[in-house]
Amino acid sequence: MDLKELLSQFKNDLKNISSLENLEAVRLSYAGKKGALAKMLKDIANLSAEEKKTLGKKINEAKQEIQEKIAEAQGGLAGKKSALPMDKFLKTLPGKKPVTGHLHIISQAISEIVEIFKPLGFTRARYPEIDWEYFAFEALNIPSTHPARDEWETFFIDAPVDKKFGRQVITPHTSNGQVREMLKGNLPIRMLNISRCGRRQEDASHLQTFFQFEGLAIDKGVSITHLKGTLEYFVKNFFGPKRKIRLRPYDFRFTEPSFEVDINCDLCGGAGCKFCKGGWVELGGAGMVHPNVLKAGGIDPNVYTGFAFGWGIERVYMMKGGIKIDDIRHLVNNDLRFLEQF
Ligand code: FA5
Repeated sequence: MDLKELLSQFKNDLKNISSLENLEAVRLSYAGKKGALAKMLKDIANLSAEEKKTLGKKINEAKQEIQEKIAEAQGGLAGKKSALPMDKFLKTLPGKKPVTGHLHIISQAISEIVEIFKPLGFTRARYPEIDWEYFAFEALNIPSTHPARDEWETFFIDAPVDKKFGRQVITPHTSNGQVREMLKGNLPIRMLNISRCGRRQEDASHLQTFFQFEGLAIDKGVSITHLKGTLEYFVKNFFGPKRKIRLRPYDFRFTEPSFEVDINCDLCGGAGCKFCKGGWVELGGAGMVHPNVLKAGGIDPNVYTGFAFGWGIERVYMMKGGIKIDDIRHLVNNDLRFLEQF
């Protein structure tokens, strides 16, 4: 048999191979020590030096080709080892979906809130989450002796006290950003301050660490109508057109007049439950910026007026239509069985 015939026979044998064992047998019979090529090399031993050289070269080239094809076939067979034969492959079987995470629901709510306020010209500002008592209270018309401070159940930082700004606190509300924003000196103002807050509170509707978003608008001629319109615009876009809100008169020292804004509870439809207790859930406070606060921010209250509101992010998220969460602490327990539902 000449080399050409040998190679074509090898290619034929290769086509019919179905296992690695078969392949090894074929390799040995052609390229093994006692295989067909070794035998051919032996047979040319008696030829002239010239012939030996040309034939020897061809035999070695054939050996190399055979070895390459064997290696290729080996790779293919190893890959197919556990695969189904082609006729049993179910082409319509869906592939395996890779596991992907998603943003935490509080982060999702923050993005949504930012997007809703953008068209009204409110841009996000950031202020310290540990701030001076002054910006959290005094600048907001709440002197240190005022009993209203109790409502903010504040965490104080064990650090030296500043003569002008007082102690450091974990911001109990985002209103600390109001006077800081005014002091930048850029009027008019349309600020959205979203930040972590801390209070010594914890139950089904209170967290020690929670988020608030605070809107502040200051310009000439800003009235309570603008405040109501802005709140209704937000509620319609965030909760849907069917939800109801109510404004209850309230007393915040930094706004006058002041309101608490409530929304009808989505969990019980307004009948009263463990979460809302009376059919309504408080979303947050709002009001017209007090003249003393404008003054603390270096703004003349005879020329400018403004409104502000500060609401809890977890609370607004829980009150979204169809999201039945009866305990605010579920949002921060980081149990994936809960979080993966959203
Ligand atoms: C304030 O914090 C005022 N700074 C809001 C404000 C801003 C009024 C601007 C006027 C003008 P209040 O203490 O009610 O108000 O808190 C506002 C909202 O934050 C609450 O309605 C609630 O939605 C959320 N909140 C307050 N405490 C907690 C808490 N412990 N856990 C979760 N959410 C809370």
